[in-house]
Amino acid sequence: MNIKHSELILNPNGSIYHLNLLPKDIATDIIFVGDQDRVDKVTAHFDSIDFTTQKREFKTTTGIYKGKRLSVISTGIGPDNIDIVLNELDALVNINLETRQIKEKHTALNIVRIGTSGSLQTDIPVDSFLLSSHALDINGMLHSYQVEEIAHPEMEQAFIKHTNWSSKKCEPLVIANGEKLAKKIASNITFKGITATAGGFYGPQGRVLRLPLQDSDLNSKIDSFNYKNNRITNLEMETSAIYGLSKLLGHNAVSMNAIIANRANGTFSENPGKIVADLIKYTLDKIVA
Ligand code: R1P
Repeated sequence: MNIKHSELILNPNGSIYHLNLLPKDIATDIIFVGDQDRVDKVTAHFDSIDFTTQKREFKTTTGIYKGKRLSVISTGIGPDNIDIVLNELDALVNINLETRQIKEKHTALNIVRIGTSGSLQTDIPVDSFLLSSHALDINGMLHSYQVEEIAHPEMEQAFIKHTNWSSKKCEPLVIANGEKLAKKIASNITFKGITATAGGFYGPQGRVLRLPLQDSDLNSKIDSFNYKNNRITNLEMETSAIYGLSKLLGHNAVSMNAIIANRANGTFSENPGKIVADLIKYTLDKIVA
């Protein structure tokens, strides 16, 4: 079956709609960053660069780092952007854009997010690295897909009960990382834990400026959640969407977080640029190890 022009949208040069990429432009090992200015901070380490493009917040650069071909893509902020990035990257490798048919041979991408995040636990300080063992989706984007096979119903029900989760909000989902890739990237300096992925920065992450929250105790209930020694360590805005869509589409994904804030004790890194730079170098070297 040919996928219709209204569903798989291509630009006049045949590139995929938002990312502005042709299949030849990307490597199968891909780094996601949120901020488009962070792309150059990663590729500054490359031996050579063979391609770069940008459309809206989606900037992509492909090159060689220590002999390995890598692409770095900025996703912007939030799970809605991840829906675009993951579906379009998957289309580049698993759909023939000319015939508009799904390829018989599946290609799996290795995706590592290098992001920033706020810790929820006092013993995970600012300026540390955290690898997300699981993602807790509290934003709802993934419920547009058939998620039953990637969910963890017991942990999700325990979370719903523990937080007295409002039924007016989307149902929480727990999704695991790509285990093999995670083993490669982890080390004795990376904290591990469940990363909660919110669909906003203020209310959805329990921040109050002028608007009262639906549940003002939610963050402390998230902090104290413990399911068989799994605890929620940090909050950000992309990991669950990356883990969920990667699992559904057959890709391997790991999310690395530079902890720049500690929400539990109210501290913020004195030099967030340095911890992000350190995480970039650490992750690049783990990818090529
Ligand atoms: C919010 O300021 C943004 O920062 C975090 C959040 O996930 C959100 O995207 O990550 P990045 O620094 O990777 O964008």
